[in-house]
Amino acid sequence: MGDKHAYMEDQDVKDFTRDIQGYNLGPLWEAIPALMNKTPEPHAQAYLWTDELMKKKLNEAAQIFTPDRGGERRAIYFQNPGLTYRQPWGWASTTQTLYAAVQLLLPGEVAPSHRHSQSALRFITDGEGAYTIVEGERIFMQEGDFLVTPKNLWHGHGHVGDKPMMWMDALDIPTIYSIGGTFFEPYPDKIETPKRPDNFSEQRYSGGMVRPISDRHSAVAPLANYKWKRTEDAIAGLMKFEPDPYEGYAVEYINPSNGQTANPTMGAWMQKIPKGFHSKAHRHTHSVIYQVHQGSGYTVINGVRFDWKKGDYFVIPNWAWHEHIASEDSYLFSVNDLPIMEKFNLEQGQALDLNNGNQKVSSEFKPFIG
Ligand code: GTQ
Ligand code: FE2
Repeated sequence: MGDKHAYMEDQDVKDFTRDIQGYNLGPLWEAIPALMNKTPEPHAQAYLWTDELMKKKLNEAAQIFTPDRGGERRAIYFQNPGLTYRQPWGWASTTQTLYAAVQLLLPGEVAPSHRHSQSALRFITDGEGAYTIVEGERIFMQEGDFLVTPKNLWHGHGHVGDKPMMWMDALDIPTIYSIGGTFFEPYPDKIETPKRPDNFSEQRYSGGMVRPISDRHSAVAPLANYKWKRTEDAIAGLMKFEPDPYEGYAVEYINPSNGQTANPTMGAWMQKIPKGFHSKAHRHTHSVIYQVHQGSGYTVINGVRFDWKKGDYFVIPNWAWHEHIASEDSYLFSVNDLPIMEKFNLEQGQALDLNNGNQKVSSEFKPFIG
């Protein structure tokens, strides 16, 4: 918190504060130190949820939350322990701007179509045979694929395979909520009927290489599915060059019709941290939610060591020092609010200037195992 001043404890100041609060008025002298901190002081905390915990809880959810019981999606979302104080009815987001969840769909199940003013990103972590149907196009999903569901488009999910399917959802729910822009509408029928060939957008966009001339100004990501193989190849190409000292070998998913981030409100990256790589520490205004796609290692966040392995999820809050270390070749998928920070011209970064650019480790985070 910002500086507290002795005068705030004086009885006449306290009495006056209480007096004006009775008129729905607030004293700026109390608010300034708490609201206008000198550098970002996020309430979101650095945190990690394990693969085992998420699988265990989703399997339990499958017993009690069945499609015939209603509800939109079988998804369990990450509640940042630093943000739970905000909403008395139990909602807490993952960072101050971002929501993330893990969703489980069983063979034969249907998650009904709906549309909303929040955008959704999906990263496929387990299984195959499920599709998402967006505006009448069935898009089949496989491990490592990255998908965009732009705001206000009809979408539902179905599963024609034979194994449980899981993926990470990331939405800008807290951002849209806090600026008062929330709209949601259920589809009149259960799920849309296909009206285009399956996986149409991927073919139409040649995986992002070229674009149809009619789509030169498309504001929504028309590619829909960014296949793992292409992402992996792009990173393999980068590995012939020097790694970024903070991020290793990182690429950002883009909208091929305008070159901007694949979704306007949330960025999404895939990065490879090669075995033995130890990045330099830095911090930046934007916050990040990670999913460990492959490998193992640890990230030091504000001096605390967070060990991770395939399937784990972790959060780096705004302005937190962090560095990544891989004990085997690792791929980290992540979602960030960098596009929001950049739209407001608020993005800043800083390199750690001590200790050869690395933090001292003061403790280790102990996650729930599940
Ligand atoms: O799959 O459409 O985790 O609308 C949260 C809201 C998933 C979805 C979430 C959603 C969805
Ligand atoms: Fe949705």
